Amino acid sequence: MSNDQLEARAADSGANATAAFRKTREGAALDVPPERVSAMATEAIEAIQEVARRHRLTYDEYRVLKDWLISVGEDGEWPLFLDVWLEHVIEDINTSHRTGDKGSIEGPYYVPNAPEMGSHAKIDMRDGEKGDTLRFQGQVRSTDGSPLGGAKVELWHADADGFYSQYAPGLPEWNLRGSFTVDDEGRFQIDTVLPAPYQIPTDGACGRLIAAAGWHAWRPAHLHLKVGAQGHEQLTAQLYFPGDPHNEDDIASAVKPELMLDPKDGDVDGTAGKVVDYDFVLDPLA
Ligand code: MBD
Ligand code: FE
Repeated sequence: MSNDQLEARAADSGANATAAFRKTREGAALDVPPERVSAMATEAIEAIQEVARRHRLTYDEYRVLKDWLISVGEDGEWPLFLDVWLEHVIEDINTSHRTGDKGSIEGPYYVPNAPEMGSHAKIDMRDGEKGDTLRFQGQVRSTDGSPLGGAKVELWHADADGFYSQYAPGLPEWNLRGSFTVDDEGRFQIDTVLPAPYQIPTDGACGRLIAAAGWHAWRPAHLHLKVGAQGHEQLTAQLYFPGDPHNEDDIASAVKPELMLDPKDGDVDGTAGKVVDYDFVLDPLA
């Protein structure tokens, strides 16, 4: 493969994210009452009209906007745009009732059905995978404190260069993606590598908006997780690392203090690495 083919391009990761999302929608149907559709669509349209009026949008700017909106779809970046700038609000609304963990946004790069690894295992990675070893361990419990044996912990994260398998070229299919089943005491121990801070693609429509607005494209380094157990609400979460320069200005607004890890230097099967404990608490289904 040439260097060119190995280059990660926004249009490729966007097309993959769009196709993956579309697949989750196959056969999905939802009847939203017309009054509710009308109320939300009217208010959203009025909000845009109000911005145009307030800033006296010129015809030239209107055409730039039109052009840009068309390119968001062409670059496959609606999943990226929505997950970066809207999902955190939706997540907030829909987890506020929980007494257990509320978690954080899913983002555009989740893939279901990752290889099942058991309760204590090393995630799939390449030989010599870059980055410090990280041992991530903990327990899954219900809000009453009882351990949830058999719970499923799905973990996915970027590599040390900030790339996600199945969304950047040249990576093994399940690199740094795994599904773990906790033991009878609800415990798990997963060996992986530290993820790096992550810059959302800069060469697509979202990147052009970021550059034109003078923003930055960074998310702090993070682990993505989904934790599920029988009779409990599924938790979607991200976990972060202290000292990351972007914990305070995450472009996706998805950092919360309770999601901060506290890794310590430690021994991971004879090699020096980081070890961190983090427990998950799931709400019983109402
Ligand atoms: C990511 O890796 C991510 O987690 C989010 C929320 C948005 C874009 C890229
Ligand atoms: Fe991510």
